[in-house]
Amino acid sequence: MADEDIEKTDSKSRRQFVRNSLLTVLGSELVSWQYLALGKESPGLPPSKKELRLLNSRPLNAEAMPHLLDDQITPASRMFVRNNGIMPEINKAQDDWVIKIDGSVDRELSLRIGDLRKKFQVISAQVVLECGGNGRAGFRPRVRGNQWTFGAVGCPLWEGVRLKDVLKYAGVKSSAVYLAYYSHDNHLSGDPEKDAISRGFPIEKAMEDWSMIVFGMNGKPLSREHGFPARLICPGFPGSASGKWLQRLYIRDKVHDGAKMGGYSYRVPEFPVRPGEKVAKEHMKIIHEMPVKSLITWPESGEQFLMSKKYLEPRGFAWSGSGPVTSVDVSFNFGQSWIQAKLEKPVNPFAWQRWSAAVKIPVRGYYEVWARATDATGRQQPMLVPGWNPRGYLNNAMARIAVQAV
Ligand SMILES: Nc1nc2c(c(=O)[nH]1)N[C@H]1C(S)=C(S)[C@@H](COP(=O)(O)O)O[C@H]1N2
Ligand SMILES: [Mo]
Repeated sequence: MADEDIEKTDSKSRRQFVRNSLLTVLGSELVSWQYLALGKESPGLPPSKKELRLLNSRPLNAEAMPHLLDDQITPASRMFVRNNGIMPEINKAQDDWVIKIDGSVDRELSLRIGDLRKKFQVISAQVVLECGGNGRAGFRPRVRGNQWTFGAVGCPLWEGVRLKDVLKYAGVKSSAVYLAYYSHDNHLSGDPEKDAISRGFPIEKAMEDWSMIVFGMNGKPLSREHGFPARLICPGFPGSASGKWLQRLYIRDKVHDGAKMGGYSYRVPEFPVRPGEKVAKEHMKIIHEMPVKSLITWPESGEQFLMSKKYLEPRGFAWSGSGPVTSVDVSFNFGQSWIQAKLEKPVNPFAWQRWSAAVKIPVRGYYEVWARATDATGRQQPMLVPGWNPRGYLNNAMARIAVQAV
């Protein structure tokens, strides 16, 4: 793609442009939040994550800016980190790490990662991992929690074994309803009796083809931040289902009730609510499939486009928790007209899909590029932040960036 079509402005004039775009959109908070993440520097990040934007250092939470997510396979350095507790330091050899499987199974198992590799087919798949709270910064009224903008998502190449192979080996009883995970990280309070998080997903989801226990990412052993020595990958569900530092799989005969399964955690109202409305806990339901969504990964928001170049060629990715994305539309005039982007097929189910478009910019000036994806169920990204909810989950509003044509 023609990166040279866009002139890198120096950071000072870029900041100026960003500030000016903020003024342009003043009074319209729904738009201005899109630019808040720009130009932030984040001291306090581990060296492996120095390009990210820090949201919290205890626990470590950091996201990528959209333009950093332009690779087909998200590099480890640009993969967001979302921790609920304190990351464990595990020094054991990876193959010697033991995962226990118990509960509604015919036989309880304790399997080393080395055993998993030997007993079951080792597969690699690119699966999107997105935090349920990605886009939280867009909600009005504001909600508490990490103020993720767009970058709590990535699509690395995972290596591991199918959960269903392991579960069949253990023998899942007909009473099984839910797969729960227990992990080695510590609760923020330091209380060893408390779990930082212990979630899971319905047993039917666990038996799907792309639900995995993984130990590798992008051809290397999992890093500490992403769950070394082993983690779950639950495709299409909020990231919180994909337990890191995996110690135990507990097959339950009822919906799991571990830490952060109840109350307002990773749950949304059963019915649409007025923004800011108080919702009783009993009217909250667990999030399953994540909605259809897209990212504009090039150009970077705030860049200049030189009119001497014929076409502006934005590109990005699209994905959905409910199967493939079937189309992506792009607008350069605030949604007054749309063109259909070129859309690639996913490399495997639940991988994100590259889209790209080309448009002739008629006259110099301020433009916004909007992208909206539609998935195989016919659902499309909304223009505005949808469905306000107490903890700010599932914001899949269209992707938007600003471009100044000069
Ligand atoms: N044990 C454990 N697993 C966890 C978490 C955690 O804090 N502890 N965070 C979850 C959440 S909310 C998300 S979004 C993903 C983030 O995965 P990543 O940090 O590898 O990007 O991990 C999930 N698995
Ligand atoms: Mo998350």
